[in-house]
Amino acid sequence: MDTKLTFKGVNIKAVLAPLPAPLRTGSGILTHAPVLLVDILSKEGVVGLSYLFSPREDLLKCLKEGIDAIAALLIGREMDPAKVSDYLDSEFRLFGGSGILTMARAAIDMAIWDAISKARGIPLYKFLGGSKSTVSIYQSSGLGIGNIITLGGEAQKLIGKEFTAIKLRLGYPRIEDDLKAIKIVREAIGNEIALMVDYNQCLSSGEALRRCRFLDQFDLTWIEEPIHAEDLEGYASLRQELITPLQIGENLFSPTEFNRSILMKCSQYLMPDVAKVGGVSNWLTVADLCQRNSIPLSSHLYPEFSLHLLLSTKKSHYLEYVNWLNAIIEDPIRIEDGVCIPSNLPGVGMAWTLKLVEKYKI
Ligand code: SMN
Ligand code: MG
Repeated sequence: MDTKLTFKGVNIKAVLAPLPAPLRTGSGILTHAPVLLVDILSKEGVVGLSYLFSPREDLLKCLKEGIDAIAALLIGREMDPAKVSDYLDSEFRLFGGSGILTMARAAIDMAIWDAISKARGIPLYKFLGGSKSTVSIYQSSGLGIGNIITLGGEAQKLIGKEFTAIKLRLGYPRIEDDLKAIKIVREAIGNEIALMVDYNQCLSSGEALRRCRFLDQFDLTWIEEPIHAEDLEGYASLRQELITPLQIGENLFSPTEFNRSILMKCSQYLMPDVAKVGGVSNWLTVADLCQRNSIPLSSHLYPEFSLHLLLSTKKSHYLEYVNWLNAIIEDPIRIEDGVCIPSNLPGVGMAWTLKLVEKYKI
């Protein structure tokens, strides 16, 4: 099939996907996974899919408005990611900014990449030139802040037979409880399983230094977002004081912000969120920056997309796995022995489970 596609329109559905249990982080609780499911339609009949996750349900509406506004501008245009990006850059220069606009643009960009690789009949990672067959993965679907005593059993259940790495959320009111949570999880999973922790930006820089120094004794794979995501100076100085590598990136909104964090030596590792960074196109720019600076690249959420992106990244580190959308996506991704294996389906390989989408639609 000719890969040239013409943009025709967009269909968006807002869904509250159910979580097995609420997940408390250091900066708020998730009771459901609020998502927008985005289908972009081409004149040629190929449909590209993407979705946006919004920890706040009340902002789904304005994310949708943003996508609709962008889609209206693209009708009749070629679905070429670079051309679309240049055009939208010029359209939105006066408006400026990032945040919700960047995510809305990402939803379109991600769906375009899905559509054009589908039109070629090959998986997205192959379309991107990826030659790997697997990516390391960690379980991130649970281990929220809560009842410390039950964390050990929860960790064992989440690890199951497939995983060899897991992430724990920290940021208890008292440091003693952070330490207790790590000890209980470590005891339950043993020394062979990699353990990463995430503070979700909840510490002041003084408190982060105090707590992370204690954490250095635990052989953690990384400490994620201990302080505010925009405090790049804070990260650069914290890194100097610690043994455990720092991990950031899920709240950096452009390749320029990633470049700044690399120049400032904020963290040993980076983990872009494909939506917050602006889509597949911007992810590829970040991957190139990381490659040139020898920074191992992980992903934040969006496992269905991130799998393809990490398969096409030379120095890939870990894919963050969450099962939050498994109820509404057909054929959730395959995991075996700590790695994720792509399917041979064209594009991203996602399809909505329409019956359940109807059930959870809002
Ligand atoms: C996270 C982000 C958004 C919602 C829940 C949890 C967390 C992660 O920072 O990295 O998974
Ligand atoms: Mg995080």
